[in-house]
Amino acid sequence: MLDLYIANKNYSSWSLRPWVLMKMLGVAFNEHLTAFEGPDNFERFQSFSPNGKVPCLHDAGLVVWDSLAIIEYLAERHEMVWPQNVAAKTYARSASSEMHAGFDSLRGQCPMICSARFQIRSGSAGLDRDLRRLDDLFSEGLARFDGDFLAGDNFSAVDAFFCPVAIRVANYGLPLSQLSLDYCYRLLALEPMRAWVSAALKEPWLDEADEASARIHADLIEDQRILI
Ligand SMILES: N[C@@H](CCC(=O)N[C@@H](CS)C(=O)NCC(=O)O)C(=O)O
Repeated sequence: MLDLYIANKNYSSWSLRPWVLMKMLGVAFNEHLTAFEGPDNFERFQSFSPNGKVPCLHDAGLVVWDSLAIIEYLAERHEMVWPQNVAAKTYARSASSEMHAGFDSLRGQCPMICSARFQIRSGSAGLDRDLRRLDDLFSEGLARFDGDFLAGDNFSAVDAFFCPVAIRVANYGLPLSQLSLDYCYRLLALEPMRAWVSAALKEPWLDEADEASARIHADLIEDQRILI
């Protein structure tokens, strides 16, 4: 059985990627959630993840860290992780790598916070550029492979890479073309995405750093946290 180590569903965008992919593909795994707790995350996370970060996957004595490495590990065992068609697979791998290594302004200025809705107060040239690039990337995949998902009719790793973006688009009201918005809302409607967000809203932890980063460029308009 696979063991996936993740952090808070409310904040951990990197954790969401392999988690949603495995749920969508029906790959069974045990989930281990360790909450962010301020400055000592590194030491605590290092007890299960060599780089002190999440996500991390354990499989029968093997340890795989970093979301992209986890997805490639899964791809060697499950044929639906990447599309079969070579052109779709090439696009999917390139777009996933671009997300993994880029979109710095979008990730930095709009941290994923499932429980909060914001209004952007002050954009930036970097954020505008990231949003234009996102629109181009989504339009290309949806047009070329003519499906509900970026690389065709099936949900694949490239969609998993953009699931946290869909949460940001909805929660910060980010301006994208209607085609891209419809795609983001299709992702948000998937059952595993609803389950992730619903669990996130019930989490008791507050991550001060992400909350503060979000407020540099945006005003909070709604806190949807369910305090129980
Ligand atoms: N490139 C890594 C990024 C992993 C990463 O930065 N994870 C964050 C959580 S979303 C983390 O563990 N941060 C540790 C901390 O905040 O102390 C990946 O793709 O997995």
